[in-house]
Amino acid sequence: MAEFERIVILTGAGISAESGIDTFRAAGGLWEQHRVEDVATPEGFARNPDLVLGFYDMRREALANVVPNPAHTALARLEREFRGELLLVTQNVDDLHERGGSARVLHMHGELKSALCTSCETRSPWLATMIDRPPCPVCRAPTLRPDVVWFGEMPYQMGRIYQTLETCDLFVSIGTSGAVYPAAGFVQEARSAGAHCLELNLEPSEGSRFFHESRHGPASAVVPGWVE
Ligand code: BJW
Repeated sequence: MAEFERIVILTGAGISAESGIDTFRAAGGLWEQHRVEDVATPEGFARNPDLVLGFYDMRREALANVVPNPAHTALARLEREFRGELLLVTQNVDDLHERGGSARVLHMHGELKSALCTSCETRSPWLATMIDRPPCPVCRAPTLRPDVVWFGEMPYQMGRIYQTLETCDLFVSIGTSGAVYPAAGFVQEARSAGAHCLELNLEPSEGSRFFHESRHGPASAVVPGWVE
């Protein structure tokens, strides 16, 4: 690691799989249990908010019964020990990176424990019960929704992410299928900026050919193995 000065790490659902959180596209994964159009689009929420709120309640409840795995804790150790600049970007809406000890995590697809007001755009903590549709704590409008990025919406902090990709010298993608943009395109941004690109995934992802190097296996083994 000593040869690198600026690292960008992108994580996806695969890093949390061994903690017991379902991935999206695996057989039996979340998209086999639910229609994407119904639960992960603004149109689905407008059509049937209760269905969408129920889907995210279920995901939030599942968080209470899981703990970070060695892949999360290895990245936290890297953050503490690496002497250069490190940006950890996650597509995950769980909080396992934080609970594993990472202090600075950029959640580009939002967070399960956060609510977004569609009137004033304030983000606030998700309350234990939203059944009675409490108002926004800032503007008082009854317009809170899950603070997650659905298809057709702009992920968070894209300007900062692209800026960092342009100057990084190592890009590492962990546990993501490379099926969803813009995250799936980060490897090409980093590569054209001259960064070394490494994939750590259970199997080759859709974008595997863009990486200089790939290590395949469960995240709880390959991530600590790489960080060592
Ligand atoms: C392990 C493992 C173990 C398993 N160890 N590994 C046509 C072409 C190109 C783009 C588009 C298009 N049509 C529409 C688009 C855009 C669209 C898109 O990409 N669609 C695709 C389906 C084609 N994207 C958007 O709409 C995005 N916004 C956007 O583009 O705005 C415009 C824009 C323009 C320019 C710049 C910037 C923006 C928004 C996307 C929002 C995605 N939202 C979701 C839901 C979030 C909330 C929630 O969690 O419910 O995000 S969808 C879902 O997919 C979730 C994930 O973050 C995301 C990625 O999934 P991930 O993490 O990769 O999971 P899986 O299941 O796919 O893969 C797991 C991997 O782990 C697998 O490879 C396994 O092998 C591996 N694994 N166990 C290691 N133990």
